[in-house]
Amino acid sequence: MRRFPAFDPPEYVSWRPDQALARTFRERVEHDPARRAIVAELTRDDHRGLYAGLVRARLHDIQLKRWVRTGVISKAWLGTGEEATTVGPVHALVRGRDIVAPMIRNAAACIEFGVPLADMFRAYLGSADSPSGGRDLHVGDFERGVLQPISHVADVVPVIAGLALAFKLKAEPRVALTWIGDGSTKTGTAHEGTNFAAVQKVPAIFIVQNNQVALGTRVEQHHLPGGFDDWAAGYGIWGASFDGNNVLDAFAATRIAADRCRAGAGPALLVAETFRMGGHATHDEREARETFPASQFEEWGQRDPIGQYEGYLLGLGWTAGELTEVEDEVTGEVERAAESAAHSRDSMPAGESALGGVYAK
Ligand SMILES: Cc1ncc(C[n+]2csc(CCOP(=O)(O)OP(=O)(O)O)c2C)c(N)n1
Ligand SMILES: [Mg+2]
Repeated sequence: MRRFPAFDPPEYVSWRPDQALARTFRERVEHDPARRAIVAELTRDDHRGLYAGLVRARLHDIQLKRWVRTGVISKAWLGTGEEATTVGPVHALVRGRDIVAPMIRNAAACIEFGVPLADMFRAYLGSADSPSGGRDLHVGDFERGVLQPISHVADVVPVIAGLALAFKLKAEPRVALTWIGDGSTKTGTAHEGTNFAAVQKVPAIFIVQNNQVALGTRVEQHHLPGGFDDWAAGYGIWGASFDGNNVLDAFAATRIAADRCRAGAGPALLVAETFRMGGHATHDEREARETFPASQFEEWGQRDPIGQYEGYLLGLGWTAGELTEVEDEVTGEVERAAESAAHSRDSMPAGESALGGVYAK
């Protein structure tokens, strides 16, 4: 996709494929027979959907960055570099049936489950017509299967476990999924929710999204060496890991977990390794650059989930023109949504609406 020197991480601006990484990307989905079979069944439309999802997520972030730089909003929380960890799993679920609970880094989950992009932007504007009527920038729409998060990290973990318990009690073949940041795994609620799901054997999927950092604390400062690979075993549940920058690996691992859930095999804990290519939000980009050595940004920059997937698709026989066509379409979508949302900018919620939706009556 096109790169924007003013808005993309510097490592993405003149991104070039690396042959060894391209091989690793392919091997990652081919080494496991179950994942290989799932990926082999993907149709051209499936690939198109995954690619469009990644591009949409990136352009959503770029649009927010534009608004920050031009003073429309004061800051934005982005998922740049982590798009595959959200887009792959969401596409592996059934839209309209399953439930997702995105965290701030997983805005793409809302979009891919059908929340209009213009509403995503309105949430940031806090306008009267934003999804929460201007109360919160966290977006959800339960009708569309998206649980609105609150800012307390991991508090959705027990909620997802509870939703999954309801699915089990009603014998509905549905799955509930949420992401838990590496830092958020250190909360009591993450543990309580995961343990509850394990004991009750509910159809829930927890994705530990290890982007190597929590605010300004590097993962090795809050987690002992050894990663998260044995965490599922610690709860006595099934687990697996996937490459968080490989949308196909993310898709296949989640599809396997979801099939197990639907078959009554209980919850799954998936571990995704990825990297936050920016600050915690747009306000601390410089501090983030000081938190890690430049070489770490370079290494993860080379593993850009979009660039790597484009390389894979070209290897499948897609042409550069076909990829550009998808990108142009998504660019139009994002631009129209931002323009439409911008019209809401001056429609601030009336003071007397503050109590609306707070009490049942
Ligand atoms: C319960 C709770 N404690 C502290 C915070 C403040 N806080 C917001 S984001 C964050 C770091 C989260 O890190 P991680 O879980 O790794 O997610 P990431 O931001 O890297 O996606 C913290 C501590 C919070 N929102 N909720
Ligand atoms: Mg983190």
